Amino acid sequence: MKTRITELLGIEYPVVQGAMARIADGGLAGAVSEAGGLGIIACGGARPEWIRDQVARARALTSKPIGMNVMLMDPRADEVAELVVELGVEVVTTGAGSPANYMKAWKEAGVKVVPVVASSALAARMERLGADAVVAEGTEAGGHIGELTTMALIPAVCEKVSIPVIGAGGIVDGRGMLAAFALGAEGVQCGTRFLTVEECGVHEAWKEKVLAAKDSDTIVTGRGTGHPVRGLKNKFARECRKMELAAQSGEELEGMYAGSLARAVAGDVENGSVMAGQVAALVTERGTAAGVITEMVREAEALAGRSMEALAAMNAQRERA
Ligand code: TUI
Repeated sequence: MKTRITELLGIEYPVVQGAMARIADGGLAGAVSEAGGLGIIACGGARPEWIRDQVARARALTSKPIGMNVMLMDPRADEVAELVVELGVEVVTTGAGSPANYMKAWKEAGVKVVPVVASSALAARMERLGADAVVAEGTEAGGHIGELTTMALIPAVCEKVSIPVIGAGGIVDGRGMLAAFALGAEGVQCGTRFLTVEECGVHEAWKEKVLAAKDSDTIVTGRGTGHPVRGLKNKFARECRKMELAAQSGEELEGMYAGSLARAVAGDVENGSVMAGQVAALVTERGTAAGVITEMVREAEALAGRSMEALAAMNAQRERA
């Protein structure tokens, strides 16, 4: 499957693994890249030594391109941005802010720069700054999110930029992939689907919670802090919502979230922030990184064939009328 994204990133299939903070390590990223997608090591909240180790781990698993993600709200973002160049990863994605300050250094080093955006205005700004592509991530996604749905965001971004667009947020299988392509995307990024695969080292309790999730089981917390986060409903999320409704100060609310991801990572899926996207309900199997990617691409191709036939038949019928 060839698109501008596969060409740009030097990958076989236009499927990118979303950077999940404290979860997406070199083991997952290496497996995804080896399977023909693009694996990304999530550097949000990570120490530089850990990042070095994980890049080495991914390199040991594959000789294909890999990526690093810089979480821009991370106090260590400057340091991580330098590591991107030093470690020589082929691709960098960014989230939760504008990577304007790092763009020049990355471009000069020949790194492909792919910011995640939640609006067409930011997408246009990124293109002007020299971004090679953007990920348009809708509010269906897990973790830190914007306001627009994937359905509204992908076409809006595609109208504003001429660089290729990767769709994200709510994409879990071939149906979602084809839908994103119909809206103008040339690649997809999936996070939630990779949570349950064999190569993902997230705590077993987190995997079980994703596998058991129904479509109404995600909730957004933190709107009051200006940093909304989508995750699975649990005691923590209920308490956050209660505090938000009681109109606590921003500071008090920030206090609620401190350490919440660390608790979930440690396996406390009741009192921690178990980030996941709305499509958690559609994740009913564990699988492997390679299985997820090939299955998704095969399904999208099969569906494209069918809908092309349907379109052709419709057009033929209109012709006769
Ligand atoms: O970044 C994400 N998702 C994330 S980051 C993360 S780490 C975390 N850990 C603990 C608490 C909270 C977060 C978990 N999930 N996705 C990419 C993304 N970026 N979505 C939305 C945005 C975004 C939002 C606003 C990008 C830019 C922006 O505005 C920037 C500007 O300057 O206009």
